[in-house]
Amino acid sequence: MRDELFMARALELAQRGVYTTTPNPNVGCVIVRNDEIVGEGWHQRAGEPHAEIHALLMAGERAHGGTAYVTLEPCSHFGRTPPCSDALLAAGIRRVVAAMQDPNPQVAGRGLYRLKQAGVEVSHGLMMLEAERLNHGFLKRMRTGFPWVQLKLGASLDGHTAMASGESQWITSWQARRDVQHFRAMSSAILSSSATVLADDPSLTVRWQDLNADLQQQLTPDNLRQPVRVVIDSQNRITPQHRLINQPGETWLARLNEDDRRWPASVHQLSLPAVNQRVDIVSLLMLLAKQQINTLWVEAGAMLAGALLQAGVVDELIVYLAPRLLGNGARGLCELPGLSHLADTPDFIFSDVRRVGPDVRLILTPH
Ligand code: AOF
Ligand code: ZN
Repeated sequence: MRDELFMARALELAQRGVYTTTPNPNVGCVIVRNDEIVGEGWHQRAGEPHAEIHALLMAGERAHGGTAYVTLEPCSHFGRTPPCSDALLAAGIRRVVAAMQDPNPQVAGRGLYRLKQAGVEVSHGLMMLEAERLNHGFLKRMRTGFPWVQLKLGASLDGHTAMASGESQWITSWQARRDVQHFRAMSSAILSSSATVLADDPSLTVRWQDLNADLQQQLTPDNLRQPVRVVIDSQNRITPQHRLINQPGETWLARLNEDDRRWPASVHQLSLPAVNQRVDIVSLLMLLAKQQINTLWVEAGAMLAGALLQAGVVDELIVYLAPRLLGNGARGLCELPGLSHLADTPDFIFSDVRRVGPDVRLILTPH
C-alpha cells in the first residue's frame, strides 16, 4: 500500500516532463527513508540529469539505506549521462522499486540486474500500466522501431469536414483547437501533407503563449520546444515561401527526390522510396523512429488519414465532433476506397469521451 503511494507520487513527477523530454522518456523518482520522502526528481530534458540523479541530489546523505521508487528501470549505460544504477549504489540505496523495465536495448534489464548483483533488493511491475501510459511513444519506438501515431480528425456531427465548396475553416470550436495545441506540444513531430499545406498554409507550431496559461507549471523560454514539422510532399510542391518553412523549429520534407532550391538550414529533405509514385508511409515512419521521433501527431486531410488507416499504422484516433450538420455533398472524414464488406472496415474501441467547449472529443484505439 505504501509502495503504491510512493510510486503514484513518482508517476506524478514524471508527468511534469511531458512537454520537454523527447526523445527521452518521462521518468519520475522518489527516495524514501523511514517511510518519509527525502528526495524527489523527474527527468526534464535529454542531455540533462535523469530523474534518479535529481532525487539523490535532493536527498543527499539521507538517501543512505533508503528505497528508490522509479517509474522506469534505472539505466545502466553511458548515454548523454552516466548510469543511474551506479549513482543509486554509490548513494547507498538498499531497495529499488521500478514500475517497469526499460526496453531500450542499451538497458533492457541490465540496470536492475546490476543493482541486484550488488545486493540491492529490486522489483519491477508495480503500477506498470500507468507507467506504460506515460511513455507510449518512447516504448513503442524502442520495441518496434515505429513511432506512436495519433491521428487527429475534426468533423461535424454527420462526419463531414468541409462543404463541397471546400469551405471548412473552424467547424470545431476554439476550445477544441486549444486542446489540439496540448497534443501538438506533447508530440515529437507533427505530420501533415502537401495537400493540406497548399490548401491552408498552416504554421503547424505550438502557440506557447496560449498554452502556458493552461499549464500548471510555467515552462521556461529554453523549454519552449517546437515539434518537428514533417510534410509528405511526393511531388515537391512545398516551396520556401510556405508559412511553416519559416517558423521556429525544424521542417522535414518527405519526398521521393530532393530539389536544389535554397532552403533555410532548418529544412531537411528526406528521400524516401515510392509506392505508386507516392512516398511510402511505412518507410517514412521507420525513418522517423530512427531519427528518434517517439510520437507523431497527424493533422491532415482525408487522403492521408485514409492512407494511414489503411496501412494499419494508427495507434490512436483523436476525433473532435462539432454539434453541426453539414448535410449531403459535404466532404468525408477520410478516404477509404474499396471497402465492400463490413468485415473489412476498420473498427475501434472508445477509450475516452469528453466535452471540450461546445464540442465532443473522442479518443479511440484500433480494435
Ligand atoms: C533513467 N532515468 O530519468 C531516464 C532514463 O542519453 P541519456 O543519458 O539521457 O540516456 C537516455 C536513455 O536513458 C533513454 O533512452 C532511456 O533508455 C533512459 N532514460 N533512464 O534511469 C531517467 N530518462
Ligand atoms: Zn539513468
